[in-house]
Amino acid sequence: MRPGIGSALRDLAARVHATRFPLRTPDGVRGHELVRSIGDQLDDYLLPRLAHADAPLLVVVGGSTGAGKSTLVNSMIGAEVSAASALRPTTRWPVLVHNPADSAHFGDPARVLPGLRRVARSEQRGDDPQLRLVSSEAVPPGLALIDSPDIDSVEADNRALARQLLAAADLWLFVTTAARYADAMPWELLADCSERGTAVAIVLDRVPAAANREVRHHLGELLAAQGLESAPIFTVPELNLRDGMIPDAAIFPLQSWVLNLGRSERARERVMARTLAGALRAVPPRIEALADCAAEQEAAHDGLSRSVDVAFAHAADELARALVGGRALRGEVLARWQDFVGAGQFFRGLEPTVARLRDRITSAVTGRRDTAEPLENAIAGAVSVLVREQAVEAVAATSRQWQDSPAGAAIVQANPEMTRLPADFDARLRALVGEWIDDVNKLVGEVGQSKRARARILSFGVNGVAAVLMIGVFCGIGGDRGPQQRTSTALVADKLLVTIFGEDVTRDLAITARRSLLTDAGALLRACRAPYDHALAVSEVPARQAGALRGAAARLEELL
Ligand SMILES: Nc1nc2c(ncn2[C@@H]2O[C@H](COP(=O)(O)OP(=O)(O)OP(=O)(O)O)[C@@H](O)[C@H]2O)c(=O)[nH]1
Ligand SMILES: [Mg+2]
Repeated sequence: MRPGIGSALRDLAARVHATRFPLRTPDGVRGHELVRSIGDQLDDYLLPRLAHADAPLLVVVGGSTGAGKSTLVNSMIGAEVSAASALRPTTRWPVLVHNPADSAHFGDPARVLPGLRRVARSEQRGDDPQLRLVSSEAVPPGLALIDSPDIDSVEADNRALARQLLAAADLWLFVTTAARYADAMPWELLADCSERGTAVAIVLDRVPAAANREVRHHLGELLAAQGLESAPIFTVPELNLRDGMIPDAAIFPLQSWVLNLGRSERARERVMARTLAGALRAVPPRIEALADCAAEQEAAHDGLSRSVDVAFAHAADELARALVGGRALRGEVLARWQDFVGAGQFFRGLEPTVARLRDRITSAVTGRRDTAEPLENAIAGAVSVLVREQAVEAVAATSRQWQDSPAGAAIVQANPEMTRLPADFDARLRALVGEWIDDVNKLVGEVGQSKRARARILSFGVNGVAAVLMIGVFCGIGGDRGPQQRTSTALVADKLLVTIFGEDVTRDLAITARRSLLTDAGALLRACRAPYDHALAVSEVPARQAGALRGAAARLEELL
């Protein structure tokens, strides 16, 4: 055995156990199973076996319930070490029979089957996984037999435990009967063993004399198809039991073959080396399969994360565009604006000089301050609609995209509120728009530096001027690409603002007003993605888990 294999395997075991499958991807369940089965084989077989090459050979007697496993073990030992009965299933916790000389080894969970608490045979303690230890001179030193719970139990715990024991075995003695040898479940496990390289021997138990030849032939064919043609087959004929034991003559061939594995160093070595080499060879391809499942998780997480980013970035862009693109200047806003600037008289053949225009605006607006409030309300309504529209669209687009993938669909299904805006959205939006309007008013109130500007602002009223500034923002003044509108509304708002503040200050004010609205609306939009971000955070896949697994597998492969 090359040095370094042990540490490569320990590294691999840590990475396997760290692999997470938080997302419901098509291969997620398979990934979970691989973590469990590769983890079991590393922890329960490969690492202990490599650490203690001279540790006793572990023969696990496994098969369907009622196949006669406990009876076989008792008969080989010549004493009732494990209860056999007509109750199904009978054996709930595995019974490990070993030579007294090996007591210390099997009693130490650090050495073998670390997940199982040790109990003495007579004890009946608790419901947690446990291993009953029986020492017997009938078993030679260097060999131990485990009577396992049934592999196809109705009890899920029995099933899982049986699999764990098989993963720990140096040799699986698969016990089946003439009636049950073709059942699907054992063959899945046999395929697993074949893949993992575990040595297998078959016991065809309780075979009626008449069926012997035919059954053996068919079983041989099935084994060959599974690549297990070298597995020895022992037939135990159906006989009446004597004191619960199979008569000596019937058990003898199997008994002497099994016990000889402890007595003959060569026989023991052969079985152990075969399973160890097979198990090591099987690790890299199994890790590759696990890495594929892990990579699928990473890709799914990235995909979900990207769709949130894209949808919300799009919404923020759209909002910025809509705000300066004149979309707010419709319906109610336009009607109140026309009231405000003088019932449409500006909108007929508007080509006067700046001076004349200024006078007309001044006279039109002066004394009509009360019209500023309806305009402000209309503006608040229009801004709310624009922001809400984008928030709804971003949430809808994200949930649509998530529902298109199995992982995202599972999350949305478990959290249906994700498809809607947050419950406090409208209250927050109302507050946001109100604060923005207040801010713009404050801005206008604070900016009138020159006497002339102050006088103008006073004559229009601060909230009137603030409303014109907001309209200016909607026309694109202060936007990245300058005023985008060539409409009469834009012209009038621009002239009016420039008349009051001058060009530079107008631009600065519009930039400030626009930015603060986009910043606050952006924050509200981001709040709408919080449930998605939260779901992504709790299903975060450890970074590069697939790559790390492949790297560790490649290092092991170099050592093999
Ligand atoms: N006549 C006869 N009866 C047997 C033989 N082997 C087992 N039995 C009976 O079949 C029943 C089941 O045997 P067990 O040894 O408990 O079977 P098991 O495979 O350990 O069953 P589980 O522990 O439930 O998985 C018992 O009543 C045994 O007495 C046999 O070779 N001949
Ligand atoms: Mg049993």
